[in-house]
Amino acid sequence: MPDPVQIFFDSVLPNKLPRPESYEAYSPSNIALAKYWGKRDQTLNLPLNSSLSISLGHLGSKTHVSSATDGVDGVWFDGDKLPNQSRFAQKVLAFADLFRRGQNLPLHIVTKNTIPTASGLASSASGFAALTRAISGAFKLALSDAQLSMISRFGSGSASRSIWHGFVCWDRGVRDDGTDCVARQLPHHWPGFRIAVIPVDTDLKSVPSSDGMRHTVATSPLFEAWPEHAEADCIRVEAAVLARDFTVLGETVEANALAMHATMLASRPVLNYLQPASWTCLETIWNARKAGIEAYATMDAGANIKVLFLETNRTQIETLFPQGLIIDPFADHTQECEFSK
Ligand code: 2P0
Repeated sequence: MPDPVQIFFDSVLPNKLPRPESYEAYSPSNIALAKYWGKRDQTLNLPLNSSLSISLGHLGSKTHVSSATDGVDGVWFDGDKLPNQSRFAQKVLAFADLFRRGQNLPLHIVTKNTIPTASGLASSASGFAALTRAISGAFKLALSDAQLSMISRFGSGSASRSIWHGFVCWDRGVRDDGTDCVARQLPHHWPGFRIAVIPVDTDLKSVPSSDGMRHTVATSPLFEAWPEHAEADCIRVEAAVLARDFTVLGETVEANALAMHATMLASRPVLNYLQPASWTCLETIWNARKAGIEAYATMDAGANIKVLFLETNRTQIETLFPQGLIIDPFADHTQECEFSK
């Protein structure tokens, strides 16, 4: 039986890679507005539902790839050389192997996050997107952004959205081979759009997303309803972005996140990522809305809360959440765009 992963990489890469050049690339992190939760294929990492995200501008990962002068693979993260047996280095090198396919091309891979550690923002999305761009650049592969996005998916599903800035939709596709499962950038800027990240717990998540998804799909009686609702939410969020309708967008995003957490909470045994302080933040947002401040929440596989609001409400949000990190996703981020060395 041919390996479907091998088939995919053989279809987009040349048989023989050249000696790598030094190359550095940047990719932004992203927050899903319509969430990805559940896979229809574990091997090809295909999602059960489409998702839509906003990239975080200058908050992301910068990765430098070069030929290993000492002839041995090496991985560095935020300035530290990691043992090749560490979980992080193993994941990074296994991903590089998908490109190398048995060829002896040792690499030095140096990654730095521009995301404040204390913000609790996940970085596997930006990490694998930047790694994909950097490896592809180092081997001088002429791949389209759509192909880079598909490749990133093998590192982490949400990485397929981090190939672009701004709003990005990752279409689930229907084909078994995943050739129609690809992300695309929405050509819509929304200069007043803001996100505040409220840190609740910035430790590593207790249950990795992949494990959490598997457990929810396998055991949650509520999960059956998720794919159809999630798909409808994704379409609704895309239409709201198009119409710049912040009310429809915010209401849909918050309901979508709560529905995702509801499927997790109904898992057996329970899968709970939220903490009492998360619920306190949610109450604050709900009370703010009653008082006429348009703010909406979203939560991922962790306890932190992300608040969506418009620049016109910045002062109120800063007062409600003085600990929040405010992100302007459409600020000028040319400094952080991809460049080669
Ligand atoms: C998302 N999350 O859409 C959802 C919402 C977390 C909650 O994508 O298994 O690290 O590597 O494909 O991308 C986090 O999961 O999972 C995620 P894998 P990933 O952002």
